Amino acid sequence: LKQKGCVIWITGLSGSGKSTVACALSQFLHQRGKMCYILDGDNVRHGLNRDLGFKAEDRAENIRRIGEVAKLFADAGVICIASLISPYRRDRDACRALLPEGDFIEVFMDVPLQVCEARDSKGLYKLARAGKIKGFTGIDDPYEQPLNCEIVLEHKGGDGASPCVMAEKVVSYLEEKGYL
Ligand code: GGZ
Repeated sequence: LKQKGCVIWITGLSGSGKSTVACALSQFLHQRGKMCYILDGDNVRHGLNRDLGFKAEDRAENIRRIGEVAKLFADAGVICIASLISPYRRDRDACRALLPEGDFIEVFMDVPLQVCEARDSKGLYKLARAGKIKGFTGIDDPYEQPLNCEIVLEHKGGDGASPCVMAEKVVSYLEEKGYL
C-alpha cells in the first residue's frame, strides 16, 4: 500500500501565512490517512541549518538542503510540505529540478508586503524598518515572485481567505493530480 510522495513548496514573505497554511494542510492530510511532514525554514534553521544566516548564499544553501531533504521524504512516499521564504527563483527552480516532473508543487502566498508588515506577528518588520535587522526580505532584500507556479493563494482584502480555505485549495489540487 504505497502512497505517492511529492513536495509542496510554499514560498512567500515573512508573515504571509506560510506556516499557518502548512499546518492546516498537514491536518487535512493526516485526516485522510496520508503521511506528511512539514519542513519549516524557521524551525530547520534551529538544527540542520543553524550554521546559516540570511545572505543570499546562505539562503541558497538553506533552500538547497531543505530541497534535498524534501526529496528524500518524497522518495519515501511522504507528502513533504516545505515552508520557507525562498526569495530567489533560481534556488526554488534548483529544488524543482531534483524531483520527477509534477512532484514539485510550488505554492505562492500572494500577500502584499503592506499586509504582512501590518500583521508583524514577530515584530521583525518593525526592527527591519528601524535598521536593527539588515537584509530583511521585502524591506532591504529582494523577493522574486514565482512566474509559473502550480498554485497561487491570494490574499483577498478584509479578513482575506482563511488558512483553511487556502489549504483546501491545495488539497483539491492534490486530488486532481492523483496524489490523494
Ligand atoms: C527574512 C528573516 C530574516 C531576514 C530573520 N529576512 O517570519 P519568520 O521570521 O518566522 O520567518 C522568517 C525566517 C526566514 O527563514 P527562511 O528559512 O524561511 O528564509 S529563506 O528561505 O530566505 O532562507 C523570519 C526570520 O527567519 N528572519 N531574519 N533577514 N526573514
